[in-house]
Amino acid sequence: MSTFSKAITLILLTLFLSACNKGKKIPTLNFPSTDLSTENMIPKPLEAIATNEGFSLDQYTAISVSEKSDDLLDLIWFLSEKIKAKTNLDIVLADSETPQKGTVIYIEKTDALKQKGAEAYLLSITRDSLILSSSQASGIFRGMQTIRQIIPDNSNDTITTYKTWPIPTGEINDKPQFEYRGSMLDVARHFFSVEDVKKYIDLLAYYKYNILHLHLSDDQGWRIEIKSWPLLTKIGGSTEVGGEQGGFYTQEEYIDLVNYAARRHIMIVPEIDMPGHTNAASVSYPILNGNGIPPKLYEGTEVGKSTLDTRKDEVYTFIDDVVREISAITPGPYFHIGGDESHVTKKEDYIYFVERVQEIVRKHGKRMIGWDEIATANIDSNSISQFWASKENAHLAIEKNMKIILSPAKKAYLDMKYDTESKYGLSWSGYIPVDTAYIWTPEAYEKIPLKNIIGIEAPLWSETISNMDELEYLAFPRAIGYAELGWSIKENRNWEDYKKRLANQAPFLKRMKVKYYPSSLVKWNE
Ligand code: TNX
Repeated sequence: MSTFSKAITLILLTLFLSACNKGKKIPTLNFPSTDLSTENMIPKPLEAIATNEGFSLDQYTAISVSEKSDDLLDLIWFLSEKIKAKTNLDIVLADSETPQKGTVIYIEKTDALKQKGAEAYLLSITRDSLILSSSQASGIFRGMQTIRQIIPDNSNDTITTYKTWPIPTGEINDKPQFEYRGSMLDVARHFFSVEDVKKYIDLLAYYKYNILHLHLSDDQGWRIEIKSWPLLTKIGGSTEVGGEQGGFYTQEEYIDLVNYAARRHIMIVPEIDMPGHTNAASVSYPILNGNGIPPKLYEGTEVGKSTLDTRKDEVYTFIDDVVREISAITPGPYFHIGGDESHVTKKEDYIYFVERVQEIVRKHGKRMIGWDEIATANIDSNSISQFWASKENAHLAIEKNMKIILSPAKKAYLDMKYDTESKYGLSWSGYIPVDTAYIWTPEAYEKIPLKNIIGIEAPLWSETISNMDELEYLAFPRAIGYAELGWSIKENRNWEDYKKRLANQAPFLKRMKVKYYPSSLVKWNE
């Protein structure tokens, strides 16, 4: 923020405070010196400067906004709700009519920030005020997660007759390193309910993720209503791995998820995996099938046996309808076409298919993402390749000037077991203990130039997990580390320091009833 706009903010705030403080003012408290820069924030912010005093969050704290627009009012409603959940305090909206006795949280939209970008924010904390500034709602939302994280878990009951949650003073200037910070949930191998997905979104939001990729179709299940092809969910949605009943989202439920995520500044990326991984579609409409074997419902876990018939026009009519219907209810710019492990599709057919599907995705106004194999086709630089296994494919994508999402299975797969003892998970790409998940450098992975990297994503495949407890066991704590790899710069990441901050996530995870895997590498603060 420039000195000028800082001065303006201060003047406005002083005027506001004095207008508010006609009632008797609560004296500012003297807290034992605490250090903002060593707080348990994950991801680690770009810059945190401590001034070693304390801002008192207590029953006298009020919240105020620079403009009473719908987005800001919704944001402060969100923050107040979270403060209430953590401290049981009711933070009221201050206005100059109501005498304000205590400290103030001030939320402000401004373009005058040191860090640029929609998600950049500044948090400026003194003894009397906590000011959160950003040019956009998304930056304010990210900054609010920081506020949530620096509110102490327990109140200080010794200084005053009322409870106070002292927040260390200082300044945080923050912004993400990568614009794409995602996790993927495979709702196809096992279906997860709208409520389950919402809980996962809440957890991702707290760690500043901005993408949730939903793997909506696979051999074992089709999970989203397509009105023009109703049997997809009626037949294809009826099964899942292991013989349990499947499930699917109606379009209305999907829209509910999109909106729920959007309020948390998370974008949904829908994936329809093709031309392989399509058994559920082919059982529903056998005309789509291209592997020559009459399709049957499938509840196993082997991959690579199905394919669409890439040389039939009806197949592209089908894809056009699917992409059209899903795109119409997906506000984000991306559509993921899968494209992985099409082992029974001939190479030339695969290439022909990906190129035709790219046109369809473009026609419906979306930008195509696909697993790394798509770079073997002749596609354009606007499409994005998601690196999961093949270095060669990653380099084909680089030659085509494409952006790459990093999801290397050896490092970033949430469905890999932690070690030989793990109750759930697979191990085909190795074990991924909590330190291995964190200690790697996306900025320099497999010689992929930094300029090609749009971000990182941690996929959670669900062959071995079928409920929330099992999901949480694999995702947490590793998903917390990937949040930091996506947001924080290399110079700010350090395993020893991270490990301590991670240990202190235990109270939050407990409050959220998350059954995380209590890795013995971390001394959990339980
Ligand atoms: C590979 S990663 C797959 C998935 C499996 C996963 C299990 C990728 C693009 N394909 O179909 O679920 O391994 O780890």
